[in-house]
Amino acid sequence: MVSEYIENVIQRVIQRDPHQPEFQQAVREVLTTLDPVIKEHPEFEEHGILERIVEPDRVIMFRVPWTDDQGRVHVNRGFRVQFNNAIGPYKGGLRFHPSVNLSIIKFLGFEQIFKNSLTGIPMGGGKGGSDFDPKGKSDAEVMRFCQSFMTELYRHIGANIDVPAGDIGVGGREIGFLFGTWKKITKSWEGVLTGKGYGWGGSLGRPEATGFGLVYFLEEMLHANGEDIKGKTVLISGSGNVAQYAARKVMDLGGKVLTLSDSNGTVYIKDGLTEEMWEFVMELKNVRRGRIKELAEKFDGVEYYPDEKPWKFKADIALPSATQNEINGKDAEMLVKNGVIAVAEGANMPSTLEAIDLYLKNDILYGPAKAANAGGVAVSGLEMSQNAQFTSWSFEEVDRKLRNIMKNIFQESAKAAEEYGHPKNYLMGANIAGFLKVARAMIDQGVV
Ligand code: NDP
Ligand code: 2IT
Repeated sequence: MVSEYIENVIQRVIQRDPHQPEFQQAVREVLTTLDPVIKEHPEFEEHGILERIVEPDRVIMFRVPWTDDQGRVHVNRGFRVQFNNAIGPYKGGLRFHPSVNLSIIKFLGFEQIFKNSLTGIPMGGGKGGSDFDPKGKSDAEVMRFCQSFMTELYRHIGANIDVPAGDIGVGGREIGFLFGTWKKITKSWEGVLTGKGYGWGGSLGRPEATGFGLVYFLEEMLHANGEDIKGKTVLISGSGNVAQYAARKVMDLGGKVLTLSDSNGTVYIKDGLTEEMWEFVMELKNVRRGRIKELAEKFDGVEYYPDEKPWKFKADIALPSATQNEINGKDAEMLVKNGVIAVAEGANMPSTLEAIDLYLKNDILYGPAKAANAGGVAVSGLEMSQNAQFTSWSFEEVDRKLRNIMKNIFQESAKAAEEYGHPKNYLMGANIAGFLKVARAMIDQGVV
């Protein structure tokens, strides 16, 4: 049983936001694991930290009108949730996907508070996006949409205020169009977005950062438990930015990638993803913007499973890297049955609460999203530092810093889990370590 204070705050969120299931889920996941901290530190309740941390500083919603190539008018909805800036300017990605709504942006913004805190870089939590669907749109349509989106967003952001970046459906192309519009409106040049192109303020290593960081975290977690990636079989979901570079790093470290997927289905690669297949996926997804099914059409030994997820295949490790709630209780049962030893989350909140429960009960090493995928925002933080100093670092330097950051995140999470009596529960450890810094900053800054 969690303390009454925690349960009351959760119930109040449910009452206030009855139509926000993803947000409720994220709040429950974080708050229930904070129980030992809340019991040990009555000052957090005295200062109303939990009531305040679940309520965003502000929510910005706006109309995004744009015209398609036939001249037809479309209207999407834009969001930016500035959740908490106790430890630094708001920071977090933008998601363009038809499923986007306030619940999803709020869950992502809430998670981002603790993730950003874990990186050790002074960044607050925020998130934004739109229900715009980039699939099947021309470059010109995407550009007009981004221009319209930024025409409103620009007044709310700034290098020391709020620094958006990419997420699902927002990559280098979109960041370019968004930055161009911001620059035109404000007539200034500053690091107001991250994930920029190299040559105009972007950091080397940012495209790789989330996927590489995920595998660095996984490596730390395996090593701490007497295991290694070498020779292990790995299920990866998704085939976008995070999945691509997670696959790359698993291959580089001697693991075997057995699956990739997209919203239409899964490919199973019997003998593991090869160099040639990886290059094909990069071109397929980033240039031609095609479907993962083509990998099976092109290569022998690759089978396509329409409308299926990767979790039914036997492997040692799972790296969910597509979207929220992609591993439910049933999927997790399959992972357990197939003897998976570790799950590390590239996506945000890919596991339902039921799935997480099963990992923990079955001693599966579990690397929760806010720790395991923090490499992306960490290198965004490094991009902000480089912009502020008018400098740029080599790929090796960025990669070395990323590696250290992921190692620290693992160690801090492991240490907090142990200190609060739940050794190896990295979910609890990550939530506690991320929370403590923000909560102490909030106390220092008074009731605001
Ligand atoms: P991309 O848009 O590059 O790729 C997303 C991938 O996930 C695609 O393969 C997409 O398939 C699939 N996908 C998206 N939505 C769904 C869905 N509803 N059902 C099934 N498959 C889906 O995004 P990223 O790789 O950047 O993001 C992937 C995950 O990682 C997200 O959860 C994101 O929040 C998280 N993340 C991203 C970071 C980053 O730096 N980019 C940092 C930290 C976390 P399809 O093409 O068919 O839509
Ligand atoms: O979920 C995430 O951490 C991201 N999409 C990256 C955010 C960022 O600001 O780089």
